[in-house]
Amino acid sequence: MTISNSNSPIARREALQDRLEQLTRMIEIRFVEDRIQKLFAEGHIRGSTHLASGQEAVSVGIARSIDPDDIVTCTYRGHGHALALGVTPEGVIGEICGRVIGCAGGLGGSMHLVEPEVGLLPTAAIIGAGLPIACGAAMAARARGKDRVAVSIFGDGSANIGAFHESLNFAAIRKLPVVFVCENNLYGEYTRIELSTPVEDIAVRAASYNMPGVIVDGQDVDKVAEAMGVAVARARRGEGPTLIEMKTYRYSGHSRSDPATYRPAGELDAWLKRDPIDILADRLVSESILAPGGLDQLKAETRDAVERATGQVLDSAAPDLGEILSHVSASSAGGDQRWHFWP
Ligand SMILES: Cc1ncc(C[n+]2csc(CCOP(=O)(O)OP(=O)(O)O)c2C)c(N)n1
Repeated sequence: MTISNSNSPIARREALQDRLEQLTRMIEIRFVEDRIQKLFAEGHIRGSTHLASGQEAVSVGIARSIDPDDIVTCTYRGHGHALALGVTPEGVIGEICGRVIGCAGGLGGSMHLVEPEVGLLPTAAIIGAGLPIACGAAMAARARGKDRVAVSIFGDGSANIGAFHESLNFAAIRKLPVVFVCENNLYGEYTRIELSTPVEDIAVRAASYNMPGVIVDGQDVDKVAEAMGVAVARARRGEGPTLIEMKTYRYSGHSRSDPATYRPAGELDAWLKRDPIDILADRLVSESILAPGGLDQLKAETRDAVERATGQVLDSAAPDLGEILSHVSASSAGGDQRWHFWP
């Protein structure tokens, strides 16, 4: 029995302790992103979007390892993280379609997902921006005496931004409860990693800041959760930050308009052989949690649920654009009430 269909972000997060739910959520993330691509083709979405198909194990592994009270920052490639943390499919698809049912009321769009109830700070298009913000959240938690960890998720390209180095340095000096998670999907926009980054492993940079640097198989949700568990425990003990590098791959190009023709032949096929959904499904079959052939049924049920969510989104109204200004500053009418991260 899975509860991926629940419309409560907290309930969805708590359900991730269940093995079958972990698999279901990874399938949900994949199918929501597939549906988003189709909604673009059908003319329901403006702008662009950045899919993360192939990176689902990172999202679910992180979400199941932290408390709803912890804080997360991530980038424009954040649909999967939002869904894993607990944002509903209606909340994600609705936001991308610009409807009031969306998690930011349809005012934010694809790159600005948010859910205070499960600690998801607004996602951002400025790469590297989430790292200092996570340090700030960790400092705020400490100042308020809260046992709260901040997790910042970013790409390998973002590890070349000044804010990455400043944040790791600052977090190490202050022993802040932060976990820095680099999703190394081998590409930054249209550029392969070796053209922009002189080291193969981002994790080695942790040594400069005297913190643990860990390399993880980002296709394996259990390995992601295990490494996260160690880093989160260290942060909660007051021993400071960790840099975790998740080795993963995005199946699609940088954004909707990118066919990724610059990738070497055969690279995608090699990664598809280690698909994170298949890896977990095979393990659950071997653990007798999933019946042989059960993956197909789970996929069919999840596809139906995503279709129902899409129907609800398309029935939802567009926001009143006059409302935009009410969220511009903390003192704007209503704005500070809606996005409250510090109860
Ligand atoms: C400060 C800043 N500089 C440049 C850009 C343009 N830009 C958008 S995506 C991107 C590459 C990011 O790559 P990576 O961090 O590896 O993330 P991925 O897209 O692979 O998830 C760049 C340089 C930006 N958004 N922000």
